[in-house]
Amino acid sequence: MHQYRVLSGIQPTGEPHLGNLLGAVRWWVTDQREGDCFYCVVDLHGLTVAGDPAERRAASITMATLLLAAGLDPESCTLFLQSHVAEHAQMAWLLECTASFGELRRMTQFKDKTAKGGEEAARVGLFTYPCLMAADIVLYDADRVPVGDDQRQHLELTRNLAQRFNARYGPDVFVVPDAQIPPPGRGARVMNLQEPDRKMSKSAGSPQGVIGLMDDPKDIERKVRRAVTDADDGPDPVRYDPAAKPGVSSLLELLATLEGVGPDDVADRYTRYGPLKADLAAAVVATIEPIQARFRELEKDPDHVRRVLRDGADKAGAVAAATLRRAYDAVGLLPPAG
Ligand code: AQP
Repeated sequence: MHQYRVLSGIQPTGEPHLGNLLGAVRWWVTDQREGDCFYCVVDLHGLTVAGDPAERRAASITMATLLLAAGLDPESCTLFLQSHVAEHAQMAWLLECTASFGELRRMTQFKDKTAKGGEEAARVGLFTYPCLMAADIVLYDADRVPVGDDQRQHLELTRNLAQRFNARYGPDVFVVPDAQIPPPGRGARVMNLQEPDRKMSKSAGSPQGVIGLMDDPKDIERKVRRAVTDADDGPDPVRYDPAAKPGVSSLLELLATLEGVGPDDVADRYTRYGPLKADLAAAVVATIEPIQARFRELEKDPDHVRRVLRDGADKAGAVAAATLRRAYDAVGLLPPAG
C-alpha cells in the first residue's frame, strides 16, 4: 500500500534541460519507489504556443522516451500522455468556472510569457493554462506535486481552487495538494549559465546558457566553460553569495546539487573559477551520459514507448473518470440515464 499519491507533468515543447531534470524529473524517479505516482507528458499545455503538428507528435514520443531513459519505470509508476485522458480538459472547465479572472491575471508566468508578444496576440489557453494544470493535479487526488520553484504560484492557485470548490460543493470532493519543491540551492531553480538572474528554460533566454539533456558532452563542456562568472575580486573569488555573486553561486549550486552537498561546502574546495568549471562540466556529463545511452536504446523501439503510454492512459483514465464524476455530481450535473 502506497503512503501517498503523486502527480507531476512536463511539456513536450523544446528540448528538456538540466533544470527540468534537477528541479523535477529526478524527484519523480525517487518518488516512484514509495508513492503511487502519475507522471504526465502534458501535450495539451504545449498548445498554448505555436507549433508544427508533425513536430508535436514526435516531441511527445521523444519526451516520454527521455523520461523512461531518465529512470521512470512503468512497473513502478504510471506514465501517460495528457491528451489520452479526456477528463483533463473536462475538469479544466470546472476549474475555469471556479477561478476568477483577477487571480489568473496575477500569474507571473502569464505576464512573463506575454511580455514579448503582448497580450493581444496571446492565446487564451496561455491565460487559462493554470486551471488545466490544477485539473491535472486534482483528477488524481494527488497529495504531493514535485515541481521546480517556478511553479510555486500555480501550485498555490491549485490549492486555492481545490479549497474553494470544496467549500462550495462538499468538503471531500478534492484532495488539496502540497507542492514538493527542492530546497533552495538544491535544484529548485537552475539558472541560465549566460544570464544568472534568469531560470534555465526550454523557450526563453540565451541558448548558450541552457544545458540540454541531449547535448553532446563537448557542447556541455563548452557551455560550462563559458558560463558567466562575476568580477574576479580578490584572492578567493569562489564564494557562495547569490546576491553579490550570482554567476559563480549558480555554478556552486549546480555542482552541490549533483553531489548532494551544500554550496558552501563546494565553495571551500576551490579558489579559482577554472577548476570549478572543469569539475562541474565533468559532473554534468557523468549525470547526462547514461540517460543519453538509455535513450538511444529505447528510441529503437518507439512501439514499446507507445504501449507504455497506452497502458498508462488506461490506468490514469480509470482514476480520472471517477474523480470527474464525483466533481460533476457535486456541482449538480445530471448523470446520463443508466
Ligand atoms: N530552471 C529550472 N530549474 C528547476 N526546475 C525547473 N523546471 C523548469 N525549469 C526549471 C521544472 O521542470 C518541470 C517541467 O517544466 P515544464 O515542462 O512544465 O515547463 P516550464 O516550467 O515552463 O519550464 P521551461 O523549461 O521553462 O519550459 P517552457 O519553456 O516550455 O515554458 C516543472 O516542474 C518545472 O518547475
